[in-house]
Amino acid sequence: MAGKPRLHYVNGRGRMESIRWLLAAAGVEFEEEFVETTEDLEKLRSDGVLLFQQVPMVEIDGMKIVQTRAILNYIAEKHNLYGKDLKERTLINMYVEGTTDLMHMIIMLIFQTPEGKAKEIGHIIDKATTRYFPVFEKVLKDHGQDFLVGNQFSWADVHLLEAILMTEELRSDVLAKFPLLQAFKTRISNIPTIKKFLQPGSQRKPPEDDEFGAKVKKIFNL
Ligand code: GSN
Repeated sequence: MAGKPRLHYVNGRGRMESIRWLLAAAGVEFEEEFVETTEDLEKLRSDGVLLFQQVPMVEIDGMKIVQTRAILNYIAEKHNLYGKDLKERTLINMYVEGTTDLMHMIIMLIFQTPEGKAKEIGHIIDKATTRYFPVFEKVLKDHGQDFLVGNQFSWADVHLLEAILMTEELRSDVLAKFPLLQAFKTRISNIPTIKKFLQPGSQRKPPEDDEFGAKVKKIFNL
């Protein structure tokens, strides 16, 4: 039997968190090796295991996969979370890219000054409530199903729940005007694998703070 996937990244959310979410949703146990210093990163580079000299990198099924999107595609496809045909996969891709755009704005907050941060949070909440969440509220309303695509649990559902929870950490009432998304959040959070990941002590990482931002800047020489 193949060993557990091994994740190489810093000990924080960043680009790896969606990978952790997807593995957890698929019920796959994984191990993590944290890059804590520039020397750790240099060691991976000199070992020749980072194709583009960057993390995330995931060792899985005899491969050392880099590029977040390639890693996520592999896990989604392998665990049947990627729709039943090309059209469903394309819908999932569109939904995931939209939620990724929203999450990317949140991830980048660690690089803001304190004043810039407050302003950027306002901008993110505005975009979440006028651009991204209305799309998913309408999708759920129009088809009346439990899941975003194909009446079946998929990567799109996992990714949207992650984005909702991240946005709620910035503004707890951000779903106030989105009743179907509130119900979606409860429903997806109660899927056993996800419920487990949401419990304390899981490999889910906490919200990123200034200390983490400083550490990342140091490791990656930003
Ligand atoms: O999506 C991806 O995995 C790549 N397109 C980008 C990966 C990336 O930028 N990784 C950063 C650390 S994670 N923060 O965003 C990285 O390894 N930076 C060091 C470098 O030399 O680029």
